[in-house]
Amino acid sequence: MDFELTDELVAVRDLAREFAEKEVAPTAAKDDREHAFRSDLVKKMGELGFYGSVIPEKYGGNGMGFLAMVLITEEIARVHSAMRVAINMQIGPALALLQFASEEQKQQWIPPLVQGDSIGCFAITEPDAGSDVAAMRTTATRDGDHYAINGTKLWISNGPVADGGLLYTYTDRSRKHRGMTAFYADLRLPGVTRKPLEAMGAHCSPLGELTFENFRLPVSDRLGDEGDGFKICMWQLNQTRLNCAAGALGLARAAKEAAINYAKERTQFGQKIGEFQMNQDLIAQMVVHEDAARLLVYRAAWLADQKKPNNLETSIGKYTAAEAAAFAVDAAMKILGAYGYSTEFPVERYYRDAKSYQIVEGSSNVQKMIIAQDALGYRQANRAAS
Ligand code: GRA
Repeated sequence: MDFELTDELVAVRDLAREFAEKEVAPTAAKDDREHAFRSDLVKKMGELGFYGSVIPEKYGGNGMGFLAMVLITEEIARVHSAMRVAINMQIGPALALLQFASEEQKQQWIPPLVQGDSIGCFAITEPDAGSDVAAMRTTATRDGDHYAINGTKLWISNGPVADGGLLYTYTDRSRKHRGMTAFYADLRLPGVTRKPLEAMGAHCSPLGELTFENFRLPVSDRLGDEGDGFKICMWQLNQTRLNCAAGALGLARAAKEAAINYAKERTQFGQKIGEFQMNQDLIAQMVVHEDAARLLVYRAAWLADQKKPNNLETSIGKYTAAEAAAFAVDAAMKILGAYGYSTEFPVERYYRDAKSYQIVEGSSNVQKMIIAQDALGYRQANRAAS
């Protein structure tokens, strides 16, 4: 067992840290206030190869691997968690295409996602289908060499700005989840209405509702065969969950750093507040939860790099990191008091952004369900990729 990062991984992490501190951090508060989608930063991250870490050179990537992706994501999320979502929206679709698309589809769609030239997204969730993916209602009806797509997708990250994305539908509802079909959709085509939505946090990650009315896609935009949609979706979620886990880890670290810095500076009752044991309790717990999450998230990424099954380990990592982030922002808020609650300082942004990690990409309860059902032998978490 080796806990050392290679020199190459350290260099990637340092590059991401420098970019995050120099280019993302200075405007993070302003961008959050203005709900700005920083397409310039999204493009720059593409130029730096941040989306290409898990994509082979053949499709414009650098093939550094999942651990590299996790390190990059953690650094970006540490300074601005909402910018982490942008990474997932490029990498998630690119990975699903890499796994399930035809050679022609890969060449058409992966390089622009990796370079940040085409803004991506994935459209799974619907008004009545959140944790229960198979409850979705969007349909794709074959009409000659096209499909007509009808339905509504809700809470779609990048929904208002995406050029294209993974779109999950039913081609045959009678077959339940085996009747689901996935597409890579050009969202600039007619038949899509976009409605921006507001949320508590992650303000620089545009959120939206997408309504499809006779949205026509050529058969050549289908991924795999009819009926492969659920399998593709579960596979994709396992990859994008790892990105969320890395994001939560970065945010937990940011909150811990803010709390420690403040506890060392602030004097009350004649001593630094870091000297009070009740604050030490919070800081110790922040350190422990973050450290545990880091080991678990890195393990899941390492397994992915070894091409070993990792769904269970990804769920364990995502659950632990999301809970570590939620604990850390709450503890930081207690330590900073009014300076945490104030919108003049970043901890309240961390607090708002952290909540999403217990909800997205499988809520904490979904992760616990996956973990417990595997332990009980009811449902195996680690399944074949295709
Ligand atoms: O036996 P079979 O042929 O019918 O296949 C079953 C199973 O083998 C079938 O699916 C297969 N399967 C898988 N295949 C490969 C299940 N899991 C996997 C897998 N991991 N890999 C049906 O299986 P099932 O277990 O009966 O399915 P289920 O009970 O309907 O669902 C399971 C579960 C609850 C875990 C699933 O629906 C789930 O993960 N739900 C959570 C949904 C989610 O994560 N949504 C995220 C929305 S997107 C988002 O949050 C964007 C955030 C962006 C950001 O912040 O970055």
